[in-house]
Amino acid sequence: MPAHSGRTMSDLLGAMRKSVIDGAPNVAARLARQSIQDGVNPLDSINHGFVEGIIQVGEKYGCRELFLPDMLAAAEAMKAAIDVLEPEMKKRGSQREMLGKVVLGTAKGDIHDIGKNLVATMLSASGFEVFDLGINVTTDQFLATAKAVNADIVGISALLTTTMTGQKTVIEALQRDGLRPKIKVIIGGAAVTSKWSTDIGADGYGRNAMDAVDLAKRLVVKTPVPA
Ligand code: B1M
Repeated sequence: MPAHSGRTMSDLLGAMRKSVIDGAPNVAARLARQSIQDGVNPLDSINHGFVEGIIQVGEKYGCRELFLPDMLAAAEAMKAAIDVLEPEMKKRGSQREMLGKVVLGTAKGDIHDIGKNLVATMLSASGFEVFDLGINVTTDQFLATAKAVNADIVGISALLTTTMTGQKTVIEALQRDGLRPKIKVIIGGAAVTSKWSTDIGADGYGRNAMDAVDLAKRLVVKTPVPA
């Protein structure tokens, strides 16, 4: 940048942040389109623009400066931007060979899916076959799909402290069925920490979507069998 619009990168990111705080999907989508025209990496627009906005909304909701309808409106704006940016992210994905199969979903009781959807997009753009089970996914659904598709990895997103336990339950069920360690488990979401990941015996925790991809790639590297 600067873009042909005369905006600097920092103006653009600031406007993106504001569009989410204002809950303005049309503005968010327009800024996303503009960023593509200006050659901005879509992940930079998401991480340094739109996500900053939704984090601020979350903080204000946490201290009761904003309310549920504001959070919903912010989520709509965020989704409108991601809908525009997603095809560009997929186009930029360089990896074409199939790296492995990932069964992905948001834990039971949890309907947050913006981050999980970003993880799905980045994984498939990076060469993974993703089976996205959506939101409010039960342990049985994770298990049945992992078996049916012969998954390499199960990925569970959780944003609520109350739904993080769903990640633990899936790991316990995989263990019970003798599917660990063949099937690796990665976890993530705003509520999750690396300590929680260690405590429940997950194979790793992704702080963001790129982290999740790096982790997944590391986990599917086949260890050579000694001669
Ligand atoms: Co909710 N919400 N929400 N919410 N919401 C949070 C999570 C909260 C922290 C807000 C707050 O109080 N400050 C709080 C949880 C508190 C807690 O448990 N500790 C909260 C609450 C309380 C609630 C409700 C209970 C509110 C109510 O009804 N009273 C309710 C719960 C509904 C339910 O799930 N049963 C609720 C509802 C909603 C909306 C529907 C309004 C909306 C969600 C819309 C949607 O997702 N379709 C919403 C939103 C938008 C948020 C905040 C503001 C933003 C979440 C988000 O999209 N972030 C959130 C505050 C916050 O997180 N700081 C909040 C952007 C997204 C890109 O980041 O999802 O973290 P994230 O994903 C990242 C990484 O975490 C990581 O990569 C992603 C990309 O970088 N990642 C993974 C995610 N999953 C991964 C999986 C991996 C690896 C990495 O491997 C498998």
